[in-house]
Amino acid sequence: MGLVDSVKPASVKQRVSRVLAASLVAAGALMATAAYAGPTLDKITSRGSIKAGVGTTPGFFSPDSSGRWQGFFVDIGRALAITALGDPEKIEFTSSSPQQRLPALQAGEFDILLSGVTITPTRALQLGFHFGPTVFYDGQGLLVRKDLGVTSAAELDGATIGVQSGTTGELNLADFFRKQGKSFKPLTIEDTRQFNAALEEGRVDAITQDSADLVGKQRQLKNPENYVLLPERLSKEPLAPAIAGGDDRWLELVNWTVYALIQAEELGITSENVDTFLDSQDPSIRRFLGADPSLAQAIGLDPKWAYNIIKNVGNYGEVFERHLKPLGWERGYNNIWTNGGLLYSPPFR
Ligand SMILES: N[C@@H](CCC(=O)N[C@@H](CS)C(=O)NCC(=O)O)C(=O)O
Repeated sequence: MGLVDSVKPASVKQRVSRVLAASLVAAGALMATAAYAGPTLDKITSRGSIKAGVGTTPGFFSPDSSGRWQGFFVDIGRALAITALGDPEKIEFTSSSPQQRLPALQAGEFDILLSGVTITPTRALQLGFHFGPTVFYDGQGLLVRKDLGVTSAAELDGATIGVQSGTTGELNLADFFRKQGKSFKPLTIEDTRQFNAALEEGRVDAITQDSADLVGKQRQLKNPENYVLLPERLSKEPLAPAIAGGDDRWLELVNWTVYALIQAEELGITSENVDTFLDSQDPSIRRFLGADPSLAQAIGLDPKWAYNIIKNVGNYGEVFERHLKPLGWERGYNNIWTNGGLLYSPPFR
């Protein structure tokens, strides 16, 4: 813009847009208030517990011999119950098939899905779901019968492949084979037990799912050693907590619960050593653990919420080691950024 232009009196159009801009700034200032509880959090508070939809894969979510739910996603749920209700037990887990769980979430039967939901724009923008942070970076895999002698996905030309209905696996599988110029026959199955049985009974040559899911499933099969997970990953599957739209504060509680687990690991704070950090002189640790209650007071949480998560559930790494390490998982992408992974917590301030 030249000097002459800049001193020209403003046109009507320019004046109107300036007034509009000023009023938008004012509106923005008005909107920049705390994220208020919406219908989901209201329901949770009056019910006194969270309803979470999960799957049935060992390592991620499965009941133990006494019927108590255990697993990576289950522990994230318990951490969330601490944030929202101050008690890790105030969450009820119910298994639901991949096909039924998103509609059930939409219908309000669940407050959250902790079931390995992949973040996609269709789910976010067409279906109106919202996602917390990615808690597990996965990719779709293929589990095949060993006696087929197949060592790579490319050798599955013409194979019959089982896929669970309602999962991202359906489209990924078609995309993968189209890209390779190969053919396959899909057998779409809703129920997880039927899905596993299809492989065991030889109705399919392979099954496809998130690879962590397949590793857990392999353990459920009668002769796990008869199957092999192929090396290819057909897709990116960033798995995240999913909630229905319309409750900003609920979404933020989900976000910051996950970040608290990651932040604790970044700071080297564990369930074992958390008490030794309570008299830390580091201001950010004091705010995080509530020794300085100013942050928690400002955001409307119990000053001890993050401390209680760490004490009861542990940090992200502890949750991973407890449930996924025994299945042979290495941290890989699911490590904190300072250790070469993708997990990164925003600052607590
Ligand atoms: N990430 C995929 C698949 C979701 C999915 O099927 N998750 C697995 C766990 S990672 C599951 O629920 N498996 C069936 C079960 O556990 O019963 C998606 O969002 O569509």
